[in-house]
Amino acid sequence: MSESPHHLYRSQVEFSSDQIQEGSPETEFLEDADQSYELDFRSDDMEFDDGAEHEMWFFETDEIEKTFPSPLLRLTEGEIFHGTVSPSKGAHTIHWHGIEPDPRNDGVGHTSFVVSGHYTYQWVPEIGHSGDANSGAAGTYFYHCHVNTPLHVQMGMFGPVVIDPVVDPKYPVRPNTRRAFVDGPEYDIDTEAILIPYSLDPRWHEMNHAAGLSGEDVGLDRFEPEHFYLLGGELAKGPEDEGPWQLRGALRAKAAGTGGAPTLVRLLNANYFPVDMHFTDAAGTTPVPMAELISHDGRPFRDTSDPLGESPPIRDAGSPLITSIINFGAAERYDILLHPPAAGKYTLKVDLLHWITEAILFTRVVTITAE
Ligand SMILES: [Cu+2]
Repeated sequence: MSESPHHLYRSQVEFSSDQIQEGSPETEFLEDADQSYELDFRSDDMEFDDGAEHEMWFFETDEIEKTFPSPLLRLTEGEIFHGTVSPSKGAHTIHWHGIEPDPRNDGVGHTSFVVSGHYTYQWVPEIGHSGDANSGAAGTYFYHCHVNTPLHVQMGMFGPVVIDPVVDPKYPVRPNTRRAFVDGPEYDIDTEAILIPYSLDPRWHEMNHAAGLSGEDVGLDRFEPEHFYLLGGELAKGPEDEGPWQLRGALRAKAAGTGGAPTLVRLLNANYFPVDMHFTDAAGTTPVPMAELISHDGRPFRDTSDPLGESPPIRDAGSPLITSIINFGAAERYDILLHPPAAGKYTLKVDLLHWITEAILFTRVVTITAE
């Protein structure tokens, strides 16, 4: 009788105790990839749009070098993903936040291993089925280093992951559109955007790789941001050059009644503090409920009231989630559609809040232009 290649671990502790702690582990059950990214570690100074220059740590690929956030990784449900990390300086990991691969491929250092040489993370985002609340990985995620995590993420070792749905013949897509999830709404590819609030404490950017890891108090419990940024922009354009990818210009949207597919905005809070987003008229005074929440943390909002039946997207069940204000915390993601009521200009006000006092530390205003 041949022995099973699978080893059953009875607990997480037993599993993690059986792993090498650091090095270049082999990927078990390695298969050919459909999407493969080489993610090299780099540190460099970057100049931001407020004129400040900071030392940043980030991942870069062959195609996209020296950008912050680290490059967008995009794939379709059911594809075999490979992300090979080569830290070069010190040990790092890549954690696939919200995707939930098996523990070896989830990149949480203290429950598996840290990578000082290289390692290929392998996972497959699950294929979604229409009307099924329990399948499908399409949505917005992010990846980040999970070694000395608060410091390494603050230093810039993170980037977005977008998983697109498979196309179900029952839910075809019109030209120039995609669906946010398998039976989700169509959106306009051209204007799809990502917004990533992030703030920066310059004191942290003077620390070294292992600061605080040996029990010494280096003050990583004090995050006192002095610089505030709204990263991202339209995905089809991507980062236009090296350096920080910061929102330039306005978001674009289709006014209600024009028949055009709406703009999808992916929100990823890379700030350690909560963020409020307010949608208002051009003057910034009157709230305009024009944001439709369709997914949260990679999970579509569905009507699950019939436990034995279908779970349609909540918008198709007659209860779309329309709002003028979104409040969200660290690492949260929301996918929203923009539905401006008429052509013209609108304002998105992004407030970065203090986590205890909720005082507004910084406000960034974005114009939304509706045609
Ligand atoms: Cu790291």
